[in-house]
Formats: sequence, C-alpha cells, structure tokens
Amino acid sequence: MKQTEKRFPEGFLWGGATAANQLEGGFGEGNKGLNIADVLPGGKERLQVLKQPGFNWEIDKEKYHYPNHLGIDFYHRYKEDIALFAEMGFKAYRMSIAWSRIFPNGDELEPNEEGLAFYDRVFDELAKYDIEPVVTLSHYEMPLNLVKNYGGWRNRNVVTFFERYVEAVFNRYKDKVKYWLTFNEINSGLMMPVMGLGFAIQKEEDRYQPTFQAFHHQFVASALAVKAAHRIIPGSQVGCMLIYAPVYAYDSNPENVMYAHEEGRFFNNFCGDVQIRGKYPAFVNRYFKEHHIEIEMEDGDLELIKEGTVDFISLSYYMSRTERKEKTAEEVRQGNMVGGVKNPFLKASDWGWEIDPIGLRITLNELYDRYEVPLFIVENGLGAYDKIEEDGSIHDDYRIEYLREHIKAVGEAIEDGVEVMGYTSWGCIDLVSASTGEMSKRYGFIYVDLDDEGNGTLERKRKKSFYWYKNVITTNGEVL
Ligand code: BGP
Repeated sequence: MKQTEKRFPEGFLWGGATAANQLEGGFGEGNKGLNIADVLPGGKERLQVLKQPGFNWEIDKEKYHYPNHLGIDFYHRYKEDIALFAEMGFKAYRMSIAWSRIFPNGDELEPNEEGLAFYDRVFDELAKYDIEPVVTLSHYEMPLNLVKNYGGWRNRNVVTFFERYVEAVFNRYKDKVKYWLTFNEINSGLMMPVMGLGFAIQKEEDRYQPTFQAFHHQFVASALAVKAAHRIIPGSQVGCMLIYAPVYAYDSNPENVMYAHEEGRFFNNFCGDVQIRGKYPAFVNRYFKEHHIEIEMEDGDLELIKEGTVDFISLSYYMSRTERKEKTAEEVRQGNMVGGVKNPFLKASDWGWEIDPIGLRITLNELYDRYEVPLFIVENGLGAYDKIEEDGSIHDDYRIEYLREHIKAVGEAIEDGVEVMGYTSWGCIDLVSASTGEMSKRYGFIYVDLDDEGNGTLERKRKKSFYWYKNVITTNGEVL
C-alpha cells in the first residue's frame, strides 16, 4: 500500500463503467432488435472494419455469433454483478441503455415495454445499494435498421428517432436516473465512424461532407436531449462524452509543434467546443472551407445547439499521442489507438496503447482551462491478459499499478484546482473488448470465466485489484 496526500472531495463518485453491447448478451431477448455491435466481426478483422473503408454490414452471422451476442450474460446475471460492485463500495455505475432494446428498429412510434422493464430492474437493483447510475444514451449501439435503411447519422430523420427514444427513457426513469451522457466518445467518429456515426466510409471523400453532416445531426440530437432531460427530469445533469488524448510534439521543431497543436485541437476539442460552448469553433470553419464542406442545416439548428449545451464533460482517457509532421513507418507506434509516433519515454500495453498517467493530469487541466465545467472520468483502465493461478487467484498487480498512477494524476489535477466529479474505471467486470470483439483483453476487478471462443462457465471471480479498489473507495482515494 502506498500513501498519498491528495484529497478527493466528499461525495466523489467512485465506481466502474460498462456498455450494454459489451456485457449484456440477451441477444434477441425481450424483443431486442439488432444493433451495430451485433454484426461486427471479432479479432483482427474488427479493427480493419473500423479503420479501413468498405464495410457493408453484411457478415456471416453464424460465424460471429460469439462473443457479441453473449456478452458476459449480464442480462441474466445483473443481480450477482451489481452485488459485487456494491461489495467494492461503488458510489456510481456508468452503464448504457441499448437503444435497440427500447426501439428495436429505431423507427417505431412506441417503445418496447420489455426493454424498458429490463432497465427498471437494473436501476432498482442499483438503488438497493445506493449506487448512482450514470447512463449513456448511445454507446456504439445504434439500431441496425437505422444504419442499413437510413444511412446512420447522415440522415436527418435519425434526429427525430433519437429524440423519441430519449424522451421515452427520460419519462420512464425520471425518478431513477439523474446523470445522463449523450454519445459515447463522440469524437471517435473522426477516426472510426462505423461505431459512433453508424456508417462505413466507402471512399476517401466520405471522410469530409458525409462525416461532418453526421456530426451535425448528433450535435442537434445532443442539444435536444439536454433540453428534454432538463424539462422532464428537474435537477438532472447531462454530459457529453469525449475520448481525450493530449497530443505532444515529438520535438521542438515549430513545424511539429504546430502540427501537434492542430491535430490535438481537432481531435479533442471539435466536438467539445460545439457541445459545451454551443458553437462551431473558428478552426473548424476554416477546415470546412478548405475541404468544401457545407453542412446542411435547418433553421434554428445553431440556436438549438447554443441552448442545449451540456452541464458537464465526461471523458475516457487511455493514452496520449505524440506527433511529428513527417513520419516514417518505423516511427509509428503500432496499435496506439489514437495514432501518432512512438514516444520513447512511454511503455505500451500488450495492444500497443501507450501508458501515460501524467497525460491524464494534462488532459484534466486542458479541459478545465478551456471549458470551466465539471469533469467526470468515466473510462480509464488497462486491458491485459490475466492468468489464473492454481489456487484460483488472479494477481493483477500490473492493473493496480496502472490505476494507482492514473488515480494519483487525478488527485494532482484536483490539487491544481480542476473540478472532478468522479472516476469510473472502464470494464470493472471483464467484458467484450470494443476494438477486438474478444474476451481476452480484460479490464476488470472481477474475472469472468469465458474465452475468445465462447468457452467457459461465466463464473465470476474477485481479482487482487478487487480488494485494492475497495480500499481506495473506502478511504476516498487516500490509500492507493
Ligand atoms: C473505449 C470504449 C469502450 C471500451 C474501451 C476500451 O473506446 O468507449 O467501449 O471498450 O474503449 O477499449 P477496448 O475494449 O477496445 O480495449
């Protein structure tokens, strides 16, 4: 145990985070419709689909039945899982509602009662233990019908469908959920539109007009959601959700410094500027002009975006990015999800994600300096292979080390004066990885007995990190 002097505020929301499509399973149960995650392949093929043009949404469903369809079977085991979260002392649980459970095809007029009833049961279970739900409305789970027959977020009608969906869940859960998040990692659509924007790039030009048209529709939808939440649930708070990776210049060459600055500002601030400041920033207007992008807007869109700004920022933080303008293939850090060149000062995870706790302190300061609204870290963690010892124990000291250093960095940022609402570590229970579609990239404090081929008992086991995190929460971050 290591001591830290940093003090986290009273009521700090410690907890864990998951997403429906990565843990629920319950495929087709309760009238759930198909969504994006249900048809993505697993393994190496998934990253190709996400990053390279050409995906057509037609895949061999039998072949990919596992693991998307089974998740970790939270749909049937949520009581047991929530009891384990409670045992760790969670104050908050960040989860998502699968849109396709509520509106199976996305375009129905009335919500699906069985889907609504499922989340009632989950929220009631959380309430038993005083765990505050923090609910993402859309976490890479758009109903597949909206993707295939409407073209995803490029289509303006989707805004209306989304509004119908969020009003249905706000009305239903108004006494149960106070904290809401609109679109998970909204800016990830700049890298991988498949999951977030619901369409696959077919040709290079799609990265311009169609991509930003889709973003515009999400911004309008987000503003409508904020306004609806405030109207339907007095006292509710709605956050945007950004994937944030500070961008460092590789060296002091001003060309590289400028390049890193521009890349960072675009990736990290484009969506935040619209959702928090309520307007398109000047640098984006220049980009639109240079790339001949003309967003189609309806009258009143810009006013709406201004009126519907979010109450707080939630973010995921896993890694930083280091950039130089000209880079050779050898310099590129293979696997670093947000790109860039290899940073000689940083180690990387087994998947090549660069580990940089100081980057989290930089992130929190950058965001707070720019927007001056409360921040909520709703994802952070280490994906790693875990080994079960003969006696059944799992000594995940590497995970503890990663989390300790990152939580310390949060403490430093709080000392810097940054307002931080909470910290929910990603994948508090092992679940299906978003980028590989497999189980073996594990983040949890709780091990789930399931392998990449779908074999296993689904039994849950407490890892060493489970006891460590419990103590972190008990001492409100004083003992790390
Ligand atoms: C974020 C996503 C999550 C989650 C996490 C870890 O980008 O919001 O859904 O999966 O990354 O990623 P992975 O599962 O690919 O390791």
